[in-house]
Amino acid sequence: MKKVITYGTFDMLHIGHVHLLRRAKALGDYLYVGISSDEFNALKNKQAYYRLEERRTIVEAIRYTDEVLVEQHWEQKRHDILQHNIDIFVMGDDWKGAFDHLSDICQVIYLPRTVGISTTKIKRDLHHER
Ligand code: C2G
Repeated sequence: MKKVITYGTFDMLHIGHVHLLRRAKALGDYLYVGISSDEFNALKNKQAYYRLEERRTIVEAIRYTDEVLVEQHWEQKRHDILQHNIDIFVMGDDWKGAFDHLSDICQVIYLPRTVGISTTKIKRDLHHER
């Protein structure tokens, strides 16, 4: 069984996230999704609209997600990959190169981001519609 993992905040889940999860799952048979904790988001200077438990519930509802884990710090990826015997680590290509150091223990793949959508854009567009 080929196991895939990806990580993210997945706030205000949108089509870009769903395309990423769909493509990540298509690379293997089982997809782990690491959801950034609220504390980890603070390290990423990200203020999510939804708390971890809500973001986790929403990602768990996506058909491509097989298992969710919590992402609490940058260094846990290597541990997660070894512990779960992950074959492929996937991220959107805005992270291209950032995780190449993991290629000694798994295949590292960066997938093209979905253009024209982001949580930031959604917030900005809604703000302007007021
Ligand atoms: N994504 C995408 N297309 C978009 C928006 C996001 O493909 N239009 C992808 C991102 O590249 C990422 C995933 O969806 O692979 C989740 O995006 P975010 O929730 O913004 O995740 P991020 O804050 O980049 O956290 O340790 C890794 C970090 O936790 C990644």
